[in-house]
Amino acid sequence: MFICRIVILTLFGFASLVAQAIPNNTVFFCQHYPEAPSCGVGSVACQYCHVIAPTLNAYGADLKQDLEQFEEYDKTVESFSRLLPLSLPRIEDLDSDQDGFSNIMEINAGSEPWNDVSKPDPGEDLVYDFDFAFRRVGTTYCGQSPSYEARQSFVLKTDKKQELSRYLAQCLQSSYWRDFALQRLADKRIRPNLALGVDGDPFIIGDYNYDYRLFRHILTEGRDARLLLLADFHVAEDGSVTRDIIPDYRIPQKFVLGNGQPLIPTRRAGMLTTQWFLSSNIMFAIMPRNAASQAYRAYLGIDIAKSEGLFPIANEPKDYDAAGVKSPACAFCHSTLDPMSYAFSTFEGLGRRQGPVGSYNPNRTTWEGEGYLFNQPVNDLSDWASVAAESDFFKQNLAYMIFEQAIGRRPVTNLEQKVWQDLWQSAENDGYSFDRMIDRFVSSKVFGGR
Ligand code: HEC
Ligand code: HEC
Ligand SMILES: [Ca+2]
Ligand SMILES: [Ca+2]
Repeated sequence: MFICRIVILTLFGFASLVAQAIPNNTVFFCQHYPEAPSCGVGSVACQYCHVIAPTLNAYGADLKQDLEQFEEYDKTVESFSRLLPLSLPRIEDLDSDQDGFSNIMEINAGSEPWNDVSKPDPGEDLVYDFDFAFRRVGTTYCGQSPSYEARQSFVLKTDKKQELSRYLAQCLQSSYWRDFALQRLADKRIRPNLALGVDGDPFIIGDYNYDYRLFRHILTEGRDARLLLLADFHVAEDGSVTRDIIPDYRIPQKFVLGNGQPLIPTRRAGMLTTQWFLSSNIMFAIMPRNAASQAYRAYLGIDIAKSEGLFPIANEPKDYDAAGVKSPACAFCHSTLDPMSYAFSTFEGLGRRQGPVGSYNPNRTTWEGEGYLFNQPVNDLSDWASVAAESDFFKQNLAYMIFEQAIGRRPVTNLEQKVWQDLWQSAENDGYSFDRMIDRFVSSKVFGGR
């Protein structure tokens, strides 16, 4: 019963969104301003023009007022598509939020033209302050400020950059970082649910402690973060790495659907194929759209529900499960999402199945090999994971994780955008090591500038 409720809520959520929405505006805006920092993923959020849709913010209100000067404006997708390119330039010189910066200055700088607290930042005028950075490393990565003595001794060091790196390395070994900060980063990717996890009652659909251990293992000790999508191993409770199949085990009085790691190693794709990821995201779906969309959101940093990262494929969606996604309003997203989902369709969810939850069953569907990711054909999930792990999106997401953990949000200002860009573009040089990337970030003016 509880699971049906989740499914119905999800369906209901989307139906209501789609019935009224004009999600296309998020993309039209970026087609007009492809270089705008806020258009990094090819679309902006609804919040660019709305407080909560359909209520408009100050910028959206100015846009609406301009659109209404056209007689043919009728709020259809077609009229937005035709009229936005005419209206957008005409409100560029307005200062919708009255913060002293025109809309176009804010669009170009990546600040928010609807929010008078967000302004183009002074950027290069900042000066890197080692003492400030030293304290910030403490609070951000050790969970506490360095002691007075430690600060005094830091001030006397000649090579402050090296000393700062040394302190950071120490913090990245701390239990604060490993047992708390990294767990919080993992939460929204793993999406734990106590009621269904290893201590679930009465149903147990997966043990996400495996997920947390794997996540932490890969993002520490300088390991290659691409293992998030490529690992063919699990991390046992004692911290040891194993490629073994870990069978589910019975627990008296409980309905154990899964609490091991039954998938064969050759089909493993890191965080995407743990039993918990597969069971909690596939549930009873024959077409595992949620699994594909969560993989995209969690490890590539792009959210199709927000119209991000759309790479539509011709003649898709095929709509193999007759969900009604072929209509244009649905195909807008599902021509990307469904082909992304095919590779997940040969993994057992909770419904009728031939093997354990999360195991591989090549006969579950016949369309496994018809999938695409980023316009590239992918034969199976291993293929999917390799394409994903080598993508710029994957690097960008690592940089987002570091940024969000330290700053509390994604980069907005010009300087932040630049630092974020440098960070992800250096991922390969840094061997995809989360630790090394953090060290690079700490030496930036976003972290240590004042
Ligand atoms: C580039 C600006 C912009 C973005 C981004 C944007 N909208 Fe809008 N939206 C508008 C404008 C302008 C209107 C027109 C309001 C009017 O004329 O009453 C509008 C109208 C709407 C309406 C009301 C339609 C109606 O018939 O009254 C809804 C619902 C809506 N948007 C949803 C969304 C959603 C959901 C998103 C994100 C997926 C989004 N919008 C993104 C600018 C935008
Ligand atoms: C803005 C993009 C977007 C649009 C438009 C959209 N969807 Fe979806 N849909 C998604 C995403 C993303 C998911 C996966 C769930 C998630 O990640 O939130 C999804 C999931 C689904 C699912 C699977 C739900 C489940 O729990 O298994 C169905 C069915 C579905 N959509 C039907 C539709 C239909 C029908 C329409 C048109 C009326 C539509 N969608 C329009 C993005 C969209
Ligand atoms: Ca302004
Ligand atoms: Ca502003």
